[in-house]
Amino acid sequence: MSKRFYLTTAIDYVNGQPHIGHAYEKIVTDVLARAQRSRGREVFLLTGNDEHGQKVQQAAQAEGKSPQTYCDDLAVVWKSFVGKLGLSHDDYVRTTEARHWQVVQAILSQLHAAGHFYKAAYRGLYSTKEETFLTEKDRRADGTFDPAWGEVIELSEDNYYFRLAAHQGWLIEYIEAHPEFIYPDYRRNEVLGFLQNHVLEDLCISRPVARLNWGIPLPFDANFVTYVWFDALSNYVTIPAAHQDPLVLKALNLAGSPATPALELWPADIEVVGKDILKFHAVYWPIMLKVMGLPLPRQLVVHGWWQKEGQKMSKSTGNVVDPIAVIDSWGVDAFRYYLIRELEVGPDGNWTDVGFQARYNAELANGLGNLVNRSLSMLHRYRQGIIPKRSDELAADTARTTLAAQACLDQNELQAALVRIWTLVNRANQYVDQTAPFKLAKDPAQAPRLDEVLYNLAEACRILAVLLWPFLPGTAARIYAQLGLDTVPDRWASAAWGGLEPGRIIGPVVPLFPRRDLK
Ligand code: ME8
Repeated sequence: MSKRFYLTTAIDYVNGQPHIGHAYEKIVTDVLARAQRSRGREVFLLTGNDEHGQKVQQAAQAEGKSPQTYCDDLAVVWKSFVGKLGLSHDDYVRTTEARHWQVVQAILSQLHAAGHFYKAAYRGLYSTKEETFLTEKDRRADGTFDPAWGEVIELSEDNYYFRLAAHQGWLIEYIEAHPEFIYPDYRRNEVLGFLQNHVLEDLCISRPVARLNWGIPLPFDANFVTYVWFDALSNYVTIPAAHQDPLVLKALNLAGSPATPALELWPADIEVVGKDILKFHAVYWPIMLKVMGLPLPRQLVVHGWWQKEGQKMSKSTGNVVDPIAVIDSWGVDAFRYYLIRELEVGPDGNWTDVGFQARYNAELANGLGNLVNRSLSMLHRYRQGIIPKRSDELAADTARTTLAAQACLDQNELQAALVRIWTLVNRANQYVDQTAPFKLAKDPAQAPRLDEVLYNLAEACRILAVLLWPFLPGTAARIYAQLGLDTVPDRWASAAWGGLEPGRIIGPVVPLFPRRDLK
C-alpha cells in the first residue's frame, strides 16, 4: 500500500446557498487533484459539509425542522452542486455522520486525558452570529461593533479551554523552516506576523448544552457540545480514520475495522482554504495535530475572495453569481475556465458578466473551439477523416508548452498554466493561417504537404486535450472522442508527440463552444 496524494477543501456551512466562492475553491482543488492523477499518482480528494453550530440550529428552527432533517435536505443540494462542478472527489464528509462524530470524540478524550484542556468560567462579550468570543479591543472607535459580528451579547458561563501557550514557539519555527507550508508566501508572512506579535489565547473548545445543543457532545462532560471549528477541522483526519489510515488509527489509539480496506492518506498533501479561515488552518489546526501526535499537512493553499462587478456579493442586494445558472447556460467547462483563467490562486478576484462572455467568445469559441473544429473538419473534408502519416512540425511547440504547463501546475500556478496552454492554441491557429490548408487542397501536387499540415493539427488538438484534462475534463474528453479515440486523456505522459496513429478514422465534429452573441 502506498500513500495517496491527499487533497482537501474547506467544508462548507450547510446553511446558505452554494455560490461562486464555494465553486472556485472546489474547482481549484479539483484541478490540482486531476493534475496529480494525470501524472500517474493515486489521489484522494475530500470535500463536504460543516453541519453543526448555532447558525444551523437557528436556521432549522426558523424552518420548523429538526436540525438533522434540515441538514439532510441541504446535503442533497450541496452534493448535487459538487456533481455539477465536475468535482472528482473520492469522499464527501458530513460532520453529522457517525464515522466523523466517533473520531472527534476519540480525539477529545485523548487530548483531555493528556491534560490539554481545562475548565474555566468566562464572562464577556460574544458574537452569536460568528460563534466567537470578543473582547473590548474588538469595539470600534465609537464603542459599537462591526455589523459583521451580528448581535453581540454579554455572556457568563463555564467552558473548556485548549491550552495553546506552549505551542506558539514551535509553530513559528516550523513555519519559518517550511516555507512551502503556506502558499502563497504573503499569506505565510501574514501568519508569521500574527504569531510573532500576539500572545496566543487559549481556545474555547466547548459550548454549554443549555445554550447550544446541535453539536458533538464532549465525551467527558455531557453538559457541553464541541465548538464547531474544533469539530470541523477534525474532518481532515476523521475521514482518513474511517478509511483505516494506519497513521491516524495509531495516533488516536483506535481499533481498525478489518472489513474496510485501509488507505494511507494522512498527512494531507494540499489543503485548499479561503483567506478568511487561514488562522484556523495555520494556527489552531497545526496545534491540534501536534497534540494528537500527527504530522502537519504538507501545504495550505490559500485562495482569495471573489466579488461581483467590483462589489461584495450579497443576496440582499442581488449582487450574486448563481453558479448553477451559469453552468446550465454556458456549460461547466466554460465556468471552470473563467474562474481559473481570470484569477491566480491567492489574490481577490472580480467576476464580471461582460468579462466572462468576452473570454468565452475570444478564448474558448474563437480560440480552442475554432482550432479543433476547423482542424478536424478539414481532415474530414480533404482526407475522409483518416489520419495521414506522421509529421512533427509542431512537436517542439507542444513539448515546450507541456513542460511549461507542468512547471506551473507543480507551483499551484493554475492561471499561468492556462496562459501557457493557450500559447499552443494560438500557435496552432496561426499555423492554420500560415499553411492555408484550404489552398493546399486545391493543388494535387501539394497533397503530401496537406497530409503533414493535417497531421500536425490533429496531433496538436490531441495533446491539447491531455493538457486541458485537469482544467476542462469534459472538453478534453470530447476532443478525444472527436479524434475517434476511445480512451480518456487523463495521462500527462500521453502528451508526447506522435501518439495519434496514421490510418485512424476520426469521429464526428461538433463545436465545443458555440459562439454566442454578447448581451
Ligand atoms: O468557513 N470567494 O464555511 P463557508 C471565495 N465551514 N471563496 C469564498 C467566498 C468568496 N466570496 N466565500 C466563501 C466555512 N469562500 C467553514 C469551513 S473548514 C474545516 C470549515 C470560501 O461555507 C471560504 O473562504 O463559510 C471557505 O474556504 C469556503 O468558501 C467555505 O466557506
